[in-house]
Amino acid sequence: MPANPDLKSEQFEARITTVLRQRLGKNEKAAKDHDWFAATVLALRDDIIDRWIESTSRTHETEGKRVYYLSLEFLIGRLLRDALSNLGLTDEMRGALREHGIDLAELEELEPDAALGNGGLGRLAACFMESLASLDIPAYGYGIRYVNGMFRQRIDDGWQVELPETWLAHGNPWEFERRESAYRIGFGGEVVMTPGGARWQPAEAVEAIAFDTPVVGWRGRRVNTLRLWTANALDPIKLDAFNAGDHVGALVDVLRADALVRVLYPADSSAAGQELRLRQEYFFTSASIQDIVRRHVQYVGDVRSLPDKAAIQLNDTHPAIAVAELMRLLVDDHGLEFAEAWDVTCRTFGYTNHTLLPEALESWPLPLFERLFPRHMQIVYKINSGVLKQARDKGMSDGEVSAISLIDEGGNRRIRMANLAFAGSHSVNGVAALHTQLMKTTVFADLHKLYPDKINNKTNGVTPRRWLQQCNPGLTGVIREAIGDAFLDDAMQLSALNPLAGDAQLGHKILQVKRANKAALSDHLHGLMGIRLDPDAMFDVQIKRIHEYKRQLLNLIETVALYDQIRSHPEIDWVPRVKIFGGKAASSYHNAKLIIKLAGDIARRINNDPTVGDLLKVVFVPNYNVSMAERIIPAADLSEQISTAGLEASGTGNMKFALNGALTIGTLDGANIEIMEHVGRDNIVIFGLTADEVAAGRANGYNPRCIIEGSRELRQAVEAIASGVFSPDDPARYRGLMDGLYDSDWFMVAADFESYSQAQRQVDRRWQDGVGWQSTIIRNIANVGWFSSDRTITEYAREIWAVS
Ligand code: 26Q
Repeated sequence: MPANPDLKSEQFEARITTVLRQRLGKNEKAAKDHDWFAATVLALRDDIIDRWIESTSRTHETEGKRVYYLSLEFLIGRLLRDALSNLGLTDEMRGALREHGIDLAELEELEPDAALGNGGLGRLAACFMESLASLDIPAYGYGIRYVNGMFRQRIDDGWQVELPETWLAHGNPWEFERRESAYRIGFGGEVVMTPGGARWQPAEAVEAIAFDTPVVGWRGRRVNTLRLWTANALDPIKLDAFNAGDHVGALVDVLRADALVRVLYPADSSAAGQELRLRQEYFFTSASIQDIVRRHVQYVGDVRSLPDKAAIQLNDTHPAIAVAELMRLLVDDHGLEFAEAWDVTCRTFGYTNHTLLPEALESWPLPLFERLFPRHMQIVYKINSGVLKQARDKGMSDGEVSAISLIDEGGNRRIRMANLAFAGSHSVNGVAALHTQLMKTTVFADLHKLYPDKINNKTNGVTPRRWLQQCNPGLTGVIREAIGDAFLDDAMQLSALNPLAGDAQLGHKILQVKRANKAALSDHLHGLMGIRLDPDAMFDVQIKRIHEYKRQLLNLIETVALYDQIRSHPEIDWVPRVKIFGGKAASSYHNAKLIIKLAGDIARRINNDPTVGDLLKVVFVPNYNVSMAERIIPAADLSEQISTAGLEASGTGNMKFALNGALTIGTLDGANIEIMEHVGRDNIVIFGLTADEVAAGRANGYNPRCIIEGSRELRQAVEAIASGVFSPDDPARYRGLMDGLYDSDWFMVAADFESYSQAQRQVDRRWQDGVGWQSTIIRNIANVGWFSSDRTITEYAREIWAVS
């Protein structure tokens, strides 16, 4: 809280006027909505900048170690509410704007989401940035300033259509261009030998320019920097070409540079394998590593002490080429011996793995890699020979050695980025206990045998500022009334709610807040899609990227089965449900897009069937993004976390729902397992095969056809979908999708159906036991404080980065 709120409010009011006039060139009369938004951000920014500069000088003075988080994705969402809330200035700004006749809540809606990420991995990076600042840890996030982030999803006739999202259209008042922080990034060319050793002479080069965004921690304790790179042509116009009449050719470098930062690759679990993607990875990695080394040399001196002053975390393998890039700088530019450079490199890097899906493990064709990065290729070979020698010296078998190799020697040779990241890091972590265990026993088993001390677990977390305080002020208020304010600074303190789990008054208040959030969501969706939802029905939500392993299809098939049951047994007192789906499909992912269409087809049929009335409604919310999540999660009663066991590395939505008082229905996968351990077996609904059972089922020949034919409910639902009951306009639309279930069912939908369906009926019974439901959701809120990203970051800081 500021010392004098009224004074602060008046100061904002005056500042906004000044900014409007002097920075934006408008008076209050002429100002449009977006001018008010920009003026508000710029007025607030003045407060942020002072703390920003103060944070940086404090790190310089104490010569503290810095954390560098390299990520091709930062899925930030909006920043105004976050910054105001973390600075404790929300009421002051609201008051100032009111004096100008502007409503803060409406203004917040004008801010476009910064959607520079696909899903979980990118959102985790954003939560981590916020926690790093909140914990007062000096840190930089490094990434790409994509001109077009995640695509906007439109649903046309039920089908997903991807549209470019132009988040920078009205300018971005949060960012600062740093023209002085510019680096040359090379591609292609050759390696020449000089008296000083090998030198890379790239054939092309672009310039990377930094744009900095301040990241405000809780209570403004610290402001860190998110540094995003854009690309400029070194020679924007080739005058000789231009003068020779080749006006397009003269601009080709500009186009090439633009292309590098134009789009986020909109796939979340498959390696795209295109050259532009590899160029993007190297572009931002090289700029970041050059920036880190330059800062170290400038303020500390000797590059040999880099690991004492810098901890670089690789967010998956997307920046894994950093290992070779740092080696190149140390050996070629700073004259270190290879062995010494390798020691510095390994002590500097940590690598986080986010998926074990084979199709998501990055590898690049060796000829492509060699053509773009000839010097890095040499370095990779040399690293590899060292690694393989270690393996052989340890007596590992040929099979083990070839699994460890950084180069996949199969027909077409490829560079394995995970092996490079693993070898070049002192720490390799998974993102939930089960995932880390599976890393050790499956994908990384051989590397783990060679380096048994590297793999460790850091279970994911989410920031409780955005995902409780800001998105759910109603619930936050009720909790404060019940247990005081300590949980605002330490989410573990939510456990003070445990003794109140049986408190009917508290339970009632929480349900009142939940109902208000549901009513607000209903209003919003009514405006958006024209649908009316009953806030007294159970809101059953599955929002996440659409992927077969996440099994939206299991949920949809069960929805169809429930629909059948309601129609055949109208006498039963069914629990009214609203099934909410949301999520984007990768543009090239055919089945994922078909699943979206199926959700829409099922929704149309069920929502228009008067015999079920308000007992069952289905909605597919278009363009699911961070801001939509902030509306939906506080309104959810049931959280669907139903991936095939062993395939969801962690999940983070699962944590947000529980924190907002939803019950989880889930498999024993990812962080669901740890959520169960924290909230207690009785306060979560678990179903389905375990990861071991899934593996055994696959190994021993799994027969889905047999299961489908043996279950009347499942068979009827699958046949209804397959025969066109929901797609009379194109009865064969889902034939192939359903045939896939009969013939292979890789994600074991059939195997888990019965168990899932029973679990859903158990959810109904729990809902009908009002008192039990209240105590369950209080237990959930009380016991998921551990899933704060503050806890996660504290573990990274202590166990990987050695920063205090
Ligand atoms: C790779 C190469 C080329 C193009 C795209 C990609 C690519 C991009 C994004 C591959 C994977 C991703 C994203 C993965 C991801 O989001 N993983 C999720 O990470 C979360 C945070 O740890 C976990 O909670 C989720 O379980 C995991 O799926």
